[in-house]
Amino acid sequence: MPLVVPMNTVDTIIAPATPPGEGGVAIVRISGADALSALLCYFTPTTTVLPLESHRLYYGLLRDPSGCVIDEVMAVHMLAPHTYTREDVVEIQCHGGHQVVKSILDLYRAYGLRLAGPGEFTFRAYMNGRLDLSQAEAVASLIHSKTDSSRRLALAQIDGALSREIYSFTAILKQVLILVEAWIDFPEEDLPAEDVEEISTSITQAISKIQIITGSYGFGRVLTEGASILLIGQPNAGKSSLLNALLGEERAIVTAIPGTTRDLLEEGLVINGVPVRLIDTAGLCESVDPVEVEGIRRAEKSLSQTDLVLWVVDANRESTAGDDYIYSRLSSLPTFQVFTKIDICGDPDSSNPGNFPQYRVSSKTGDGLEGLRDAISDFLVGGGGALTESVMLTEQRHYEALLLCLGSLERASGSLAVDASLEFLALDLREALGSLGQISGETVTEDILDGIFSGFCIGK
Ligand SMILES: Nc1nc2c(ncn2[C@@H]2O[C@H](COP(=O)(O)OP(=O)(O)OP(=O)(O)O)[C@@H](O)[C@H]2O)c(=O)[nH]1
Ligand SMILES: [Mg+2]
Repeated sequence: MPLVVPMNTVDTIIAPATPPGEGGVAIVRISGADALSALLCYFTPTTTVLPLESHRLYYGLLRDPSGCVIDEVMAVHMLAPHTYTREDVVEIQCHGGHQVVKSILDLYRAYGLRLAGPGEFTFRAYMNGRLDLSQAEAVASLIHSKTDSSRRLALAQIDGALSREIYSFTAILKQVLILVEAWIDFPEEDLPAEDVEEISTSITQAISKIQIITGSYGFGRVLTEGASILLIGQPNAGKSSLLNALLGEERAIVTAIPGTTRDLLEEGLVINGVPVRLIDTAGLCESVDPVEVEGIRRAEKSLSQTDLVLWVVDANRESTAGDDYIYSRLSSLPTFQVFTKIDICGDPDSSNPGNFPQYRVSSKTGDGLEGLRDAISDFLVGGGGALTESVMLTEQRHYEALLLCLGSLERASGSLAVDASLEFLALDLREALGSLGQISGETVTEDILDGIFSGFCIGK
């Protein structure tokens, strides 16, 4: 599908590159053909250094058309193509106050520059070929990253770790397609055996490499978006206390009265570098209290979307029919059984029909919590070993495109094996290439571009 350009890339745009609010400095960024003339129109460096050199920072005054000083600033202009957008870029560092930034924006809008939309600078970098689409998406991920590991993954993607793989698959498949298309013109001839061999090897190798990359998506997603961990158990088992203990603060209400937690309560934290969302729930049991019943319904609904369940069991209680009920709900889910309150009694009934990993903790003394944390992070990202992989998928969009690509390649491989018409083979190869192009941006629709760039902040 042809690329449709949703934003105008011709005019010169301006936007604050720093967040709103007060601070030491703010940066206003300008990109486009008029950037330098716009700067020179109102900026006077304090020393006589004209003409200004590219990529050098100058101190001076910014004045409005009547000559009044707007602010003392540091300004740099960077001539294309060695800039973020590959256009001429100007950055003005001014004092970090709302009114200062607003005055500069007003000045340049009156001059004729257009206020940039969200992500419009990065969009230009993409349109001008400086970044491909997956690299542009990683810029947004880097800005939004909450942990060191998600920052590292985003940076690797900006550096092109994923792009290089996608380009190498694309190059191989294009080569195969050329070979297949050459023989389509001779329908009476069979594909020579050595060509069949070459095509088959290329497709099989691409399939296995793509499978390795799609296999990393689980870890990549968890490291970027965070994993959801649901605390499930009978009323009064100690779920909210465990949430508080893992968080290190008294977030959830804890009382000795069963049925204290009614609604879902979600808190983010980082466990050994892995971002997680810990969700406290109402105890799972038969209840007649309408509020508790709704809380239980919500807890049950969340079960299907969770990455890990912590089944919290009071170590001091005999197991009951209530436990059997909970077990029946958890048996097919990734679950740790966590015995709490071991400071009171250390000998729980630990019969374990589900073969769940078991942990013994006290939210009161902190015993066992370190082991539980390690087990959680190990379970979610395999002890971090997976991070050493060069490419890790973090975006659902890329994952889905690669799954489509795999489907097409498997069909291609199938038609090669049964000696089907080369037209089918060519069709599947073209589809596989189309899916790869969705990731790099070579074949992408306006909707997808809109969705990606509207998630950026203004000024990026
Ligand atoms: N000694 C001891 N008491 C605990 C521990 N964990 C929880 N408790 C106590 O057990 C009671 C229930 O704790 P909660 O954390 O509110 O239990 P819950 O599972 O969230 O209960 P509901 O929200 O009612 O379903 C409170 O009195 C807590 O102080 C623990 O590790 N040791
Ligand atoms: Mg509770």
